[in-house]
Amino acid sequence: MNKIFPQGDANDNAAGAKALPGGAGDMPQSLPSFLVAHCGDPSSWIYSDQKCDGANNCGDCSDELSPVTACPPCGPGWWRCPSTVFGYCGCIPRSLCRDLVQHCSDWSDEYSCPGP
Ligand SMILES: [Ca+2]
Repeated sequence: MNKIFPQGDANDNAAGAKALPGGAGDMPQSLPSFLVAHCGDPSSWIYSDQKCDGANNCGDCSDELSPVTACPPCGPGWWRCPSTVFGYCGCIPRSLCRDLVQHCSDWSDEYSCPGP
């Protein structure tokens, strides 16, 4: 094997393994730019419709929360709170309210949220 940049192998493998929506990797050049969006970590990208959809697609919530992303307030099916659940960010589904399980760091899903 001719290795021109042998020290780059580990990085290349890592990028290749994570070249999926929601993960790190090069922005897909084959897609129109309006279909993809950067995460707070510029090496990560998502599909544009994954912004502000309530789900933590970037892994650091930068697709859901300011200052990276300006999202409208939580939709009618969502409760706004600092979430403790990895899959959510600033909103949780109201179906998780009043289920006797903490999903917000301030417990507002159990004490303030009126329920689904
Ligand atoms: Ca999202």
